[in-house]
Amino acid sequence: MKFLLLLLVSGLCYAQYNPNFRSGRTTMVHLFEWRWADIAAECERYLGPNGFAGVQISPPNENLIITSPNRPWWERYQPISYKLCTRSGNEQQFRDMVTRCNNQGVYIYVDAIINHMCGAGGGSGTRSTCGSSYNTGNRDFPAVPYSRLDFNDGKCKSGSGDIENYNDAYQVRDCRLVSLLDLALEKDYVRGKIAAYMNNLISIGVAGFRLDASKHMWPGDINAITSRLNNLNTQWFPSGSRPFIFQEVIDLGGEAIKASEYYGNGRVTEFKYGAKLGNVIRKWNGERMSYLRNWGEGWGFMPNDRALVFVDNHDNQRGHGAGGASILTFFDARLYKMGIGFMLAHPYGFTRVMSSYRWPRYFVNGKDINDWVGPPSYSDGSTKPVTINADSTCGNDWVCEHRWRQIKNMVIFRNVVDGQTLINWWDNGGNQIAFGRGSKGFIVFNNEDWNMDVNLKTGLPAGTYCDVISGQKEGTRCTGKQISVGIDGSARFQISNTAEDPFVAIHVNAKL
Ligand code: AAO
Repeated sequence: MKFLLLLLVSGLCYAQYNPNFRSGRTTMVHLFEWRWADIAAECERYLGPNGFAGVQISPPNENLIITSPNRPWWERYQPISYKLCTRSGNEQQFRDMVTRCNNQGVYIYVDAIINHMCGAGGGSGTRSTCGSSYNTGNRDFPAVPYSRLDFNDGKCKSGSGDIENYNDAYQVRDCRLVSLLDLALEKDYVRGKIAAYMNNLISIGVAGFRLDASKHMWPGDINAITSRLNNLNTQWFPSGSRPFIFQEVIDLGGEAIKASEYYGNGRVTEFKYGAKLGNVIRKWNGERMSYLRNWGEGWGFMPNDRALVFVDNHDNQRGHGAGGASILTFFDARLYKMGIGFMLAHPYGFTRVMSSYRWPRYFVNGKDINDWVGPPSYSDGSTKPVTINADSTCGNDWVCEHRWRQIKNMVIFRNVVDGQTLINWWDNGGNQIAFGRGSKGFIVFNNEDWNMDVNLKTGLPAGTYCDVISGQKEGTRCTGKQISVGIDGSARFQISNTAEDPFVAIHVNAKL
């Protein structure tokens, strides 16, 4: 009876928590602002061979060009139409990327901007990435088409028409987020246009969507749209596969809108994860790594099977969105690698790693005045390609955190230990911790200001293992530290507090 009820309920609503990853793969990477041609090449030359599961891409639909040639990255969050041309490439390049990545088993997740169109002050003209016309004063987007009838102007009850109070759920959902023209998602016509856009992407072969600004949409409106989505393209996915949905909802607590309201639609971004982990690794507010013993739901996070987790994202790495100063980024490389290492070793949530570009961060009164700076670009404003150096790092100011040996090897670690429970937790009561994942992998951190020398039970089969942080297994040799696990499964770990990376990770695929 209970089961029948469940079937009935789930038949009415559509939700997809499973990312459709190829089996044995676990982690997606956000290739922020990358060109489609570079992503296609990266899938073939790096992501596929190294076991990455998917790529979150920047919004592929036409957007307003705010200023040129100094184009802010955030122009892409101001849609003009659902045509597929942006600074990342045109429709043909988009299709080529999806095909080539899918053929590598690396699936594409689209950042879908469906809450709004461009800012109210956008003006009129054709200064858009495919040259479509718009008139924000008249709420006119003829390339969709949307008109005055398709926006929430009448519904919003704030004085300015913008969101003024995050404690008022109606304002947050019916008014304009930072003046972005708010679509009337309760309208069948609007839902139809959005579903058609997303279904076009599904037919091209994408595997799912990040729903931008989900907090600013009513959960029921989101469900009405996702329920209209087609199954995934059977050229790459089993028939009946549904698009993966993860919703961007910032819920650090203390506001009218809760992340839990969105669980019925799919996964939700867990913003507490990076904010709290940053405090722990930085040892701020009296936090210690030993407190991570009950990391996950024990820390007040959302249920494991609803969470999409990350250390930083494209907003909070530059002070947008939420999280604050504790957020770890590539700017704090040593701490960042520890944070990512911990995230990828720990079983909680679906993991996403960030891949960024460098910008001239410059703080004035605590705010980075260069937080707008767009991707590496030429003087005409076009995005520079991602070049690859001889040592496999990236050129042209692309950071490529996902190519850092420690991070890439931890993505592989997560694949190897997938499905294994967390066991053999150990800590010193302070900032030295260790834990295993079944009999497949073990990780040890020394975030104290002194050396570590301990014998720990790893749960791994006896043998000599190659530490995948200080090096990696190449053929039959190990380029890093070697750890020998005895017949009783225990091993000695010596980690200097001044090591380049004060942590060690071993797994059964890096056994010598
Ligand atoms: C740009 C200009 C604006 C201009 C606008 C229109 O910067 O001045 O008015 O164009 O012309 C991105 C950029 C924006 C940019 C926009 C459009 O970040 O700067 O605006 O493109 O080009 C909220 C939303 C969340 C959103 C986040 C940035 O809830 O959805 O703001 N993220 C997504 C994207 C993001 C994008 C958009 C949405 C828009 O990832 O890249 O914007 O498509 C509180 C609330 C949060 C709220 C933040 C920031 O957070 O809880 O929901 O996020 O405020 O307003 C503590 C609190 C924490 C609080 C935080 C900040 O940490 O605990 O809850 O402080 O106050």
